[in-house]
Formats: sequence, C-alpha cells, structure tokens
Amino acid sequence: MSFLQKTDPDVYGAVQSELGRQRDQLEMIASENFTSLAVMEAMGSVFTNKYAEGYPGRRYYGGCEFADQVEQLARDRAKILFGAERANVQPHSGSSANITAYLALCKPGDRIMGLSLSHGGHLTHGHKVNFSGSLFEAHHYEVDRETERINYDALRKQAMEVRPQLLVGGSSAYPRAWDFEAMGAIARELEIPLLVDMAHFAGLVAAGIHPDPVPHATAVTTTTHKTLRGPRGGLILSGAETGKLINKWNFPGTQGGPFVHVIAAKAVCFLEAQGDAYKKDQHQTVANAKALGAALVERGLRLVSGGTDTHLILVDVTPRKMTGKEAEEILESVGITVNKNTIPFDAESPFVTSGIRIGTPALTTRGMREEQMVEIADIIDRALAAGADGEDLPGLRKRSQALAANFPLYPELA
Ligand code: DSN
Repeated sequence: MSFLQKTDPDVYGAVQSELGRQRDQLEMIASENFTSLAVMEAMGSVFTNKYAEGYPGRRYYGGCEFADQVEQLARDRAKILFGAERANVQPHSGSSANITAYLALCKPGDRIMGLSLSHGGHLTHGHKVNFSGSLFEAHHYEVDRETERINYDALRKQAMEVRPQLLVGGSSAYPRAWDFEAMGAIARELEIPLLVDMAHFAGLVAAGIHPDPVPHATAVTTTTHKTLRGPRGGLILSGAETGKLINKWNFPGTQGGPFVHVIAAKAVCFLEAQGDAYKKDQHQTVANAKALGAALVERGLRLVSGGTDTHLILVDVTPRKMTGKEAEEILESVGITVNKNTIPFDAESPFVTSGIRIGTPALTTRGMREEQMVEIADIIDRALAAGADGEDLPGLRKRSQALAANFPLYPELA
C-alpha cells in the first residue's frame, strides 16, 4: 500500500491498525468472514472507475466491454453455484437486494409477513424503523416459546389469518435450519410469492449443507460477504419471469450505477465457492459451531433452541446474572469479538439484550477446528465468570492472543 501510505498516512494508518485488530482478535461475529486476497484484488481494481448502468449488452454508457465480461461471469457463476435460472449481481447490499425483491414481488401498502427481529429475523423483514415496516403493512411470526424453533404449523395458521401478500423467510440470528419446503407450501396455498433472505447461511447452501431455498422460493436474496466469503454486496436469484421484474426494480428501480469492482470480486467468490476446499470449510464451520456450543453447554451456559444446525449459536447469558451488553464488553476485553443479541421473548431492550450471538465462519477460514473451539469456550466461560474487573482477564487475553498467533491471518501480507 505504498501509494496510500504516501498520499494519506492517516487512512493508511487506520487500514494497518484494522489489519492488526483482525489478526490479533478472535473474530466471532456471525455475519463476518475473511475474503481471499484474490477477492480483495478484484475489489481494489480499476473497475472502480467505471460507470455501467444497465446490464451486459444493454448499457447506458460506452466502454462497457470488460464490465460486461465480469458481470456475465458473475451472473453465470452464481446461477451454476445455486442452480438458479436468473441471477442479479448488482445489489450493493443485502438491504438493497431486499428492497428490490419486495418491489418486484408486491406493492407498497401490501401485507408482508416475516420472522420478528427479536426472534432472529432482520430489520428489512418488516421492522417498523426500516423501509420494510413503513412501506408495507408488516406482520411477524415468532419462534415457539418452548422449543425456540419455528413451528411451521403455527406459522401456517397465522398466515391463513393475516393473509399476507408476501411471505418472507430467512434470519440473522436463528441457529436452526429452515424448512423451505414447508414455507413454499404455505405460500402456494395462499397463492402468494415466497421471498427467502439467505444472507446468513448462503455459504452453507452453496456447499449443500443447509436446505436449499431456491427450488421453493419465488426469489432468494443474499449478501455475498457472510458465510459466502465474498466482497460486501448483494445478490438476487430467481426464475426467468421474476428475474425480469427484479432487473427492472434493481435498475432503474432502486439503484443507479452498479459497483463493477465489487461485481468482479463477486465473480471470484462464486468461482472459489465451487471448489472442494470451500465446501470443506463450510462443513467445518458448522462442525465448529456445534463443538463450541457443546463445550459452552458443558460449562453451564444455555443455548437458545438447545443447539445449532448452522454457523452460529445464540447464548442466553442470564444464568450468569449479566446482560448481553456486559458479556460482549467482557469478551472484547479478552480478545473475542461477538455481538450482543436479543434472545426470543427477551425482557431487555435491543441495546442491552440477554444474549450474545457467536459465529464460527471467520475463525474457520483461519483454519481453526473443534479443538480450538473447546479452548475458546473455556476462555468465554472463565471470562464471563470473572466479570468486568476480574483478575483472570489478562491471562485469558493471552490465551486468545496465542490462538490468534497460531492461525495467522493473511500471512502473505506480513
Ligand atoms: N447486520 C447483519 C448481521 O450482523 O447479521 C445482518 O444484515
């Protein structure tokens, strides 16, 4: 980064500090991951200079020959990876993908029904502070109080009463596998479209270890940077007819010029995701989440729904007489980055919460396995037991630093 260093030492310094932080901390935010250097090179390329409104072969600007080439590669690879008829690779983010999909599948004012944010859903699934809750009449389903899992019979019953014009599936803090066949059946019975936002578990779907929403949903949205391990961005998959509406609502409907540099990086990600090493990593991500969860349960912590089928666990910290906010801060002080998260039927506010969400994608990418997850569970358990001013914390910080040092991040950049 010699050019950046010379031109802007302040930004260069921040980049170096962030690299140091990512190397030194145990990154366990469930929605984060580490892209390959090839993905980053594509993202940092001259395509950032190019305007390319429109789609390959139909642009509103000249000079799009190579932009067409990378966008076509990204589209074709996404279609192969997920077995979809159409792929729109232009959404700047998961939220942008969702705005586009909503407008393609229903009209402002229509009733939509998705999983409540406080039960593991997402802001864009109809929360009142989000566009989705103000443009549409949003209704929410919740998890079952006993099992803390979605009860698809209850969901069907509620959907028959609410009669939404769009059913939304997908989650950001639900540790269990979704039953998209059941959701597809409900949507068909109501003769409405089904939108699935698979942002969190898209990498698991790509590797064939999470139920695949594509055969059951009218459209599937995702981010490309979570388990999928690509650049920050969005993607929409659909059939051919819906694809026409999606394209129209993406551009000119909700976006202007696409980020061609990010699309180039998405193409690289979709190629990487077709390889055996990638599939092995996705399997290991789930195995690591299960191992971490089991080790925490052995140490007396409670997991929402009793476990996980995915890349994340949701830990109820109330048995430790603390809030999610306090737990997040204590873990940060020993070098483990997680986020506070509401748990179903939480008595605390979303800023305080009773839980923490812990994910394994990033550390799995660094090469960690079950053995390291047990070590991390032990550090977490002891740190929470020690509390904010515990004298054990510096020693625990050393243990997490030792783990990070044994699994170097981007050694090529050292
Ligand atoms: N903010 C993301 C997450 O952390 O789950 C979802 O968009």
